[in-house]
Amino acid sequence: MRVRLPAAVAVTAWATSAVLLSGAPAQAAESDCGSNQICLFQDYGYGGRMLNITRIGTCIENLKGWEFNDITSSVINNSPVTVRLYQDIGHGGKYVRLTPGEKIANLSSVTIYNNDGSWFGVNTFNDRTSSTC
Ligand SMILES: [Ca+2]
Repeated sequence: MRVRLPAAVAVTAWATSAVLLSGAPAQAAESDCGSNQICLFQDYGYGGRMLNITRIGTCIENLKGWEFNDITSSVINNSPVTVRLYQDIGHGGKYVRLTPGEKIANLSSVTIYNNDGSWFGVNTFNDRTSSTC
């Protein structure tokens, strides 16, 4: 028990610092998302809080743990891999796909796919992202 407790505390401390690091500055900018990084933004036009998901791992089961559930309004994929933003936790529900180098300044009108990969249509995905991979 004594061995596990410090480990859990250490993980929590790391997670908290990662959120603070990713969340600062309060008003992010497009230039805050560097090369090989994937970044979610709270506001349109790459503004508001920014979550650098490459620092966590491209696949995130539940963005609620990072205080970023259902708030993403713009996104940048500066990484060499295709990334999906999912509507539900655990990579469920509909998704938006970003190819390497793609950025979307406004998620209110984007191409959306059903979870099986079939085309759903063009609609809003604003403030709907709950997991990524
Ligand atoms: Ca938002």
